[in-house]
Amino acid sequence: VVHSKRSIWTKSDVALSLPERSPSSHKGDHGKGLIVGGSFSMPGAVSMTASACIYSGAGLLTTALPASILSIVSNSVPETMFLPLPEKNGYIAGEVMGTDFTFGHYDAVAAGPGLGRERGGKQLIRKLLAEVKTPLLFDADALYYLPELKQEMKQREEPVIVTPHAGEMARLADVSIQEVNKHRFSISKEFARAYNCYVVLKGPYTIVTSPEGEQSINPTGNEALARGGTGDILTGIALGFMLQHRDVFSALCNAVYIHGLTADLALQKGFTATSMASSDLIHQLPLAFRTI
Ligand code: NPW
Ligand code: AMP
Ligand code: MG
Repeated sequence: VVHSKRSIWTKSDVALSLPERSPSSHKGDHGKGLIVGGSFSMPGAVSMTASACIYSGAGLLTTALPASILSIVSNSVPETMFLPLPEKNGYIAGEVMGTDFTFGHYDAVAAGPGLGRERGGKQLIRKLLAEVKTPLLFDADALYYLPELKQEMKQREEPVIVTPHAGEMARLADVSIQEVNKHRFSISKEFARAYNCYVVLKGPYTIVTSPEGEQSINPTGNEALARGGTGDILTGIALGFMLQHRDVFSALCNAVYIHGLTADLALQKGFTATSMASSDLIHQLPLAFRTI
C-alpha cells in the first residue's frame, strides 16, 4: 500500500493491513509482549493495558510491575504472566535494578501506564532504551522522563514510539499546550524527525507520524473516549498490534482506528458517551474486529 505524505487512514487501509490468524498458528507466532508500568496508586492502568493487549491478539504477554500489586492485576487479567520488580513506596525502583535480569527478550515493549513519576523511573526508562532491541513504546508517565534521555533515544537503531496527549506533547516538545493544539501536524513531524521516532499525537483526529515524516489521520472515535484509562487501553492495542504487524506504522494506525471504533460501537450498542466505563471499550474489541 502506498500512502501520500498526509492522508486519512480508512477502513480499507485497516482491512488491507490487519494480519490474519492462520488456522495452524501457535501462540509463539503472535508475539511475546512486555508491558512495564503500574504502581500502588494506579494498578488499574496497567490492568487495562494488559487486557486490551490480550483482546488484540497477543500470543504471550508479560507485565513488569511493582511486586506488591501483582495479585491485583492478576485477579483482573489472569492471561498475563509477570515480572515482579523491586519497588519503593509502591513505585518501581529503577535505581536498585541491576543486571540480574534484562528487558531484552520480547518482540515489543510498552512502558508507562500507571508508572508514576518517582525518581527511580528515569533509570528504568534508561535500562529499557539500552536493552530492548525491538519496538519500544513510551506512553503516559514514561514520557515524563524522555526530555532528560533524548540522547539515548536518538542513539537507538530500533523503533521508538511515543503516544502523547496534547499535555504530554507540550512537555516533550517544550512548547505550550495551545501551541500543540494549533500546530498538531508540524509539531508531531518535527519531533518525529528530531528524535527518530514514531509519534501518535492523541485527541480527536489522532495523528500518526513516522520518523520519515509520513502522517496519517484517524477518523474514528468520539467524546466517550474523554475519560481516564482510554489512553492506557490504546497502549495495549498498539503493543498487541506491533507484535503481529509487518510494519510499525500500519500497526499504530490500525491500533488508533480500532480503539476509536470501540467507542463508536459502544454508542451503537446502548452505552452513552456519558454513561460508560473505559473498560467497556475493551469488551467492544471483538465486535470492532468483526466490523473490519
Ligand atoms: P488539565 O488539568 O486537564 O487542564 P497528566 P494523565 C493536561 C495514569 N492513569 N488530554 C492536563 O490539563 C496514566 O497511565 C491511571 C489530557 C493536565 O495538566 C499515567 O500513569 C488510571 N490531558 C497517570 O495516570 C486512569 C491534557 O495534561 C495534564 C490534554 C497520569 O496520566 C487514568 C494531564 O496529564 C490515567 O490514565 C489532553 N488533550 N491537554 C488508573 N485507573 O489507574 C492538556 N492536558 O498529568 O500527565 O495525567 O494523563 O492522567
Ligand atoms: P489519554 O489522555 O492518554 O487517556 O488518552 C485518551 C485517548 O482518548 C486518546 O486515544 C485520545 O485520542 C482519545 N480521546 C480523548 N478525548 C477524545 C475526543 N473528544 N474525541 C476523540 N477521541 C478522544
Ligand atoms: Mg494517558
